[in-house]
Amino acid sequence: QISEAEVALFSVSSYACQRRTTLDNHNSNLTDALSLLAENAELNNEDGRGVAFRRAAALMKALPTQVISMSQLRGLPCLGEHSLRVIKDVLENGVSSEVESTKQSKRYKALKILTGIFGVGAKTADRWIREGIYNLEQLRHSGQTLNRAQKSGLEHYDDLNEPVTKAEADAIGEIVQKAVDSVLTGSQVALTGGFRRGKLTGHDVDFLITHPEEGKEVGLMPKVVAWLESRGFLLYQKTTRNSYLESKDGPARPASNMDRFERCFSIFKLTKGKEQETASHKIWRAVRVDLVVSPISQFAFAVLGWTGSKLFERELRRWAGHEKNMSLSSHALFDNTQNKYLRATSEEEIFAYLGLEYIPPSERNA
Ligand code: TTP
Ligand code: MN
Ligand code: MN
Ligand code: MN
Repeated sequence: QISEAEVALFSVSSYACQRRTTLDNHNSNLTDALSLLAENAELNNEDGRGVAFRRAAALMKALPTQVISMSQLRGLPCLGEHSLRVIKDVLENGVSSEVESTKQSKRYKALKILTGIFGVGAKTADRWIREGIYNLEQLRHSGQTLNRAQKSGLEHYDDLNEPVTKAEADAIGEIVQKAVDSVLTGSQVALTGGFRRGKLTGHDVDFLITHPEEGKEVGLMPKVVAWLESRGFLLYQKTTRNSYLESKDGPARPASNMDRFERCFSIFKLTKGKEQETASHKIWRAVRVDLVVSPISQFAFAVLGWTGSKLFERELRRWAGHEKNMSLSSHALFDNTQNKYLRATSEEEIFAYLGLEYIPPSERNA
């Protein structure tokens, strides 16, 4: 039993973008439970519930010590009734009964397996489940028509569900750098996503490409993709062109969280080092890679937008809108009060415009 005096009360800001969240998580028992319920909500298209659980999990990730008693949570933001119930269950019983029953459920298991296929989202998975498809075997024999992405996803299922290591990310980075150098000298490649935040593994590798001379980046993506393709580095690729200029609703107010950069969703064929060769003697593995091209004038916004975490990004945009009357996207920052765009060449400048203390990538793991 802990006395009132021994209870350390945490003081934590309510927006994730005001907090420093490292990978050093002292409450993984609680954040694992909340994250699983967030994932389950997202898989069921319950976005509001998903965000609520994500916010609660992020808050717990930011606490400096392990929580052992509910009394330590008094006064903390972001913890709704439902999240508190889950936390209480874990603290008292070691596990949450809701998490356990979710994990056991036939629907959750099927949603996980089916959305584990590259190119399959929650809606497609739900439709298949309603048609009685719960696993890959049933899908393969169902006669369902798969699109090109899904066919590739199914073919490379095991590889793509195997976490990508930092060493593999670096090896792919060298290939991308070589491709970019070969097609346009002076181009720059930046590693973004989870690896930029210091994660040791990821579900994919994210790269942002630019050129110091504005306009030179136009037409770069097809050339890079052609270079990679001709040398056998790509098992799959789909390039979507930049739709930023044609958009009518203004760059800082995208219709969705999706940005409008020219981008390429791809699956790389990465040759393994000798030590990674498996019993099957397969000498390569498939790795998901995202390539994005940005003009230099938008590069700082693009780097910030593509570094994540997803919740950190969401919270930055919410902060900008609700607290600063500004609209932030991966392209620009618009000040609705002054009715003008705010230019920036570094992430530090963007945080400063937003009136936020600068948070380095390694502390954006919300
Ligand atoms: P992800 O690659 O999905 O996530 P991650 O790198 O943080 O984690 P993982 O290790 O599992 O790969 O997305 C990286 C960032 O890119 C994320 O902050 C959101 C951003 N992003 C966009 O800006 N637009 C998009 O269309 C997508 C899919 C992501
Ligand atoms: Mn610590
Ligand atoms: Mn990523
Ligand atoms: Mn990605």
